[in-house]
Amino acid sequence: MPLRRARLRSRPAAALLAGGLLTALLVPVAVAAEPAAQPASGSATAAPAARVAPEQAPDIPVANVKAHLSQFQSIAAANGGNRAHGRPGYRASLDYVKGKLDAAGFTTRIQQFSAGGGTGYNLIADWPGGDANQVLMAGAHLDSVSSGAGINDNGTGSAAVLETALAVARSGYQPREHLRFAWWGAEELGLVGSRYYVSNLPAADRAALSGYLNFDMIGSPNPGYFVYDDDPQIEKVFKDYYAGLGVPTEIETEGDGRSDHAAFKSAGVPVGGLFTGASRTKSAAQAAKWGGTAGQAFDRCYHSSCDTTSNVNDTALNRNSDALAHAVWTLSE
Ligand code: DTR
Ligand code: ZN
Ligand code: ZN
Repeated sequence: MPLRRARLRSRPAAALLAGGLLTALLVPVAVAAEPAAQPASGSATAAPAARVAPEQAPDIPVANVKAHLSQFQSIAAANGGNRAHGRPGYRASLDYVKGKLDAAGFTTRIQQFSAGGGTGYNLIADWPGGDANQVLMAGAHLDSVSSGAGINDNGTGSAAVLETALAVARSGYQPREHLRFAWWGAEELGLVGSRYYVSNLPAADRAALSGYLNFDMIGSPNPGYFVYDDDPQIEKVFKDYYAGLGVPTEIETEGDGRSDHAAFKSAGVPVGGLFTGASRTKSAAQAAKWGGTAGQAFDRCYHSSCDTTSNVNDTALNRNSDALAHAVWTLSE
């Protein structure tokens, strides 16, 4: 299903704006439509309603994203040290996210499933409005491994998706496409929650999905900037955004099939996403372009108890949160 795309090419300034090059210079303005031809009678008709330029995504305050991470850390500390599937820390994490979304006006629902002898939960949040036949989704797995709080993996993706959803509500954004956000359970058991969601989605609802954007580990302490290369048009949105920042990106090669976009891709839905790296080692060439430490893992605390709020690179989290919002706005307007 071709992902309906915003016509970024008709708004070159907006592309630069999205890249931050013109942020200080441009303010979104109403762009008047072509004036209608005057009727033969000479009586003037009312001027056509001004066509307002598509909105640009707002900045996502990284402090807000980090506040969600602090909540996830506290939840883990209060629940046996983790937020893993089947443990109280997972459901407490879900209840926190749901509470924020309910207060912001989202329509939320919890999808329950069984896995590994425990009960799992997905959280689905719909932003009212938009074309029900063109649904753009953004998601992240909310569960951690049992060895720790799972702040980079995947509190970062969960918090950035949450804060982007809250930014949609704050701005009152009403895109042409319908927006749906999701937090998956039991990803660490084998992508269980997202697979359960896709396999139980009625065919018509699956066909309505214009795309799925996945965010799993987007704040690694020794970060790389990796873009999924599954759908070329989604990939271009992310790559153009980073090009506008002057930040080089690489194609994500570690994760084909290793995160929650896999089920959507298998169902024929265009997918994309961002990743800052896990246990693979950053090369000297990568350190030269991205900074950080060559010869060291992108995330030395991957699946370890040290994956805490101290295990996050704020610059990477900030950039990826803004790139997430940019993609949601761009692909749904
Ligand atoms: N499966 C993820 C970690 C992971 C490993 N490679 C990739 C590539 C893209 C996204 C995620 C990942 C996890 O452990 O949750
Ligand atoms: Zn993991
Ligand atoms: Zn993960």
